[in-house]
Amino acid sequence: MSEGDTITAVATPPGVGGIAVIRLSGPAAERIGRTIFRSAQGHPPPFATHRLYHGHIVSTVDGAVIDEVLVVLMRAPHSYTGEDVLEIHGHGGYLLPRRILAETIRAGARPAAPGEFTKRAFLNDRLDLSQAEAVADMIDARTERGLDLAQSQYRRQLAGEITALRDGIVDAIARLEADIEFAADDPDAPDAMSIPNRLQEIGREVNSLIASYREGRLYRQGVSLVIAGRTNVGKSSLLNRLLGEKRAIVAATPGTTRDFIEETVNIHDIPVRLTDTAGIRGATDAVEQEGIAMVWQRIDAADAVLLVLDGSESLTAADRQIVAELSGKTLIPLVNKADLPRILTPEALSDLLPNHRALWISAKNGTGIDELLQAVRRLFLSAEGDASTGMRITSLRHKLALEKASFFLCQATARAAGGGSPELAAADLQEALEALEEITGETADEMILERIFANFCVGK
Ligand SMILES: Nc1nc2c(ncn2[C@@H]2O[C@H](COP(=O)(O)OP(=O)(O)OP(=O)(O)O)[C@@H](O)[C@H]2O)c(=O)[nH]1
Ligand SMILES: [Mg+2]
Repeated sequence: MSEGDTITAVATPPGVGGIAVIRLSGPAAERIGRTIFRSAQGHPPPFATHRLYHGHIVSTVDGAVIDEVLVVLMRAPHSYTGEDVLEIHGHGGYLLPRRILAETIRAGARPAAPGEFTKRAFLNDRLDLSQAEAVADMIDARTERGLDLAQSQYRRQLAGEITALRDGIVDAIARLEADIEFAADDPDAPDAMSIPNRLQEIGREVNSLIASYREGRLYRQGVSLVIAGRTNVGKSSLLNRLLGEKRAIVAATPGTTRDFIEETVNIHDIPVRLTDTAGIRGATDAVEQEGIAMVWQRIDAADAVLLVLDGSESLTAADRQIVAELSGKTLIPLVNKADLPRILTPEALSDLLPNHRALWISAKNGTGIDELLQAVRRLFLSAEGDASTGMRITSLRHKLALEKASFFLCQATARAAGGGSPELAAADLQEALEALEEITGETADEMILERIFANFCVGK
């Protein structure tokens, strides 16, 4: 199936780079190539499929040479989208790729919407929907684990599991229908007892996929941590230590950080958005007050807070006030400056945070940082989770579809086991089947497709 028109986009990120790729997909791809490309011999090449040609993009307005390029035509159906795809490999930069793009539009192509190439690949059966989603996840992956999960989904591991579950359900439906046709006392009737067992087994597999979402989501979307505490305790030093670079200004003057600084780090394969914030104190200066107001907004939105205290000093009223205001928030309490003589006593600490065990660290020399990374990992991953390398679902859409399937499977199992109507059990199984097919896209409607592809970048 083809959408009819021909789409065009710059497929590489804007900015300075060696090469930029402009790609077109659709029935006019070859014609547009012939219009704007001149081979080194001065005429359009034969455009044999999957062959690179060297030449120039020339303006259709005045024949001026726009860029020296390589072009390749990949004829349908052997292309990413399943349609004719033309790729123009030109010089990178801010302006040249835009000029070539403008020429392709002048020659009759339409600017592509986000993810439209991949959407066409899906509509032309080059990819199932879970694979198309995996393409976006591969591009967005921030950690090795996140990438591994996206790639296994792209290689149809999830689609394979869904197909196996579907086959099981189709088989059960067939047997229920056979059951409907045979009278109860017919000696040739299939063994109805094994249907509930089989359905229960399928239900268990569906539920274990649902359970894998908690971690799958973590590897894909990551978590946010805010570094908070009173002034001068070493929050910015901790950010720099975790990033392994001097990103935030560190100074002995309290109130050094005023704005927040956000960076992403990889902690045991979890992409963690870390925010260093202004030290909390009763500031009188308006800029600092504004900075402190933002700290609380950031804390509200974060998954957890790295609460930093200073071990080389006694607790202050500000420490106590911050802890009081953080009640209800997930905390990892850290006592910094462990390299200095310890003034903060264990009694004072357990008095302040009776339900936590604070970790002594030194942002200055690195003491306790590995333990901190472990604590972050433990906070978000179940103890056994990291050891298993099994399949994990990473998308909320997949989880919701699996939950729907699980509900109907459960209902069908109860009917089949309790001697209920086989017609109703079969109808439940049909619903479960459709829910599973939403994942691979057989039954996904246009609204779902639109939402999925809107999250892609233009050119993919
Ligand atoms: N000895 C020692 N000094 C530290 C450590 N961490 C930070 N410092 C010092 O403490 C002072 C404050 O450090 P910052 O990282 O700027 O503290 P902050 O919490 O970001 O301060 P504000 O931005 O003002 O709230 C600096 O002089 C740092 O060198 C540590 O682990 N050990
Ligand atoms: Mg700071």
